[in-house]
Amino acid sequence: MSERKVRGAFIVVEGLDRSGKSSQVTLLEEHLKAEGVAVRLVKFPDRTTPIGKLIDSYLRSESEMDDRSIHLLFSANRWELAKSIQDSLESGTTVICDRYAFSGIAFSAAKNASGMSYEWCRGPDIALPAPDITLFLAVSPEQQRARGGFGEERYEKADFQERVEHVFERIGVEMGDGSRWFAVDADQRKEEVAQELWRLVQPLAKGTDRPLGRLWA
Ligand code: NYM
Ligand code: MG
Repeated sequence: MSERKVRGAFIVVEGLDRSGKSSQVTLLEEHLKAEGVAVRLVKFPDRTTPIGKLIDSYLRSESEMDDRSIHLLFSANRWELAKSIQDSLESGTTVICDRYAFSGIAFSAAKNASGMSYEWCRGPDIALPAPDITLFLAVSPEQQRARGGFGEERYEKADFQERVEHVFERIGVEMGDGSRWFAVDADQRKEEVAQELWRLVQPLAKGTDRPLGRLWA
């Protein structure tokens, strides 16, 4: 019997703005490191690359862009890192991704712009490396408000976030049972959310011998 090689786990954390995602990603990273796991943190959009700089300027409303163009740039920003994510995983490093293709679909499809159906929005991200687990932080509009409301960036409006939430729900359902998509109640206290995330991640902490999948391919 041939032994399959263990690789790092690919963990994606998704959520609306003000869902506590950034804090949870940091806590998860610290927890994994404390367990002696090699971890790499990736954040999308990665605003440091040339494509990321265009995205950053759009999000700050310093530039305008066609809805399709910006959608494709968000996806291109993932593709430019796809190979290096795969390399990290294969070298045994666990990758935690703060937002991924699911944000790409949810925020763009929520615009309800003509010619930008859910399927169209999903297209450019087909065949990206698939996460081994996706943790969706579900926050209520009340909690978003209680956490001091939104910042200045594009998309940070209550009614828009509600539409984004609906697309995320659809993605979770359509990903199916084998996708390891978990919605976690992000209205709970920070420590409780962290505990729940850890329970879900722990089985993957030492890596996995599952071949790396491809999104929707
Ligand atoms: N966003 C993020 C998209 O619209 N499409 C994408 O593909 C990704 C990855 O960017 N409001 C949006 C969601 C957020 C914004 O992300 C910036 P963050 O995590 O708030 O910095
Ligand atoms: Mg944000």
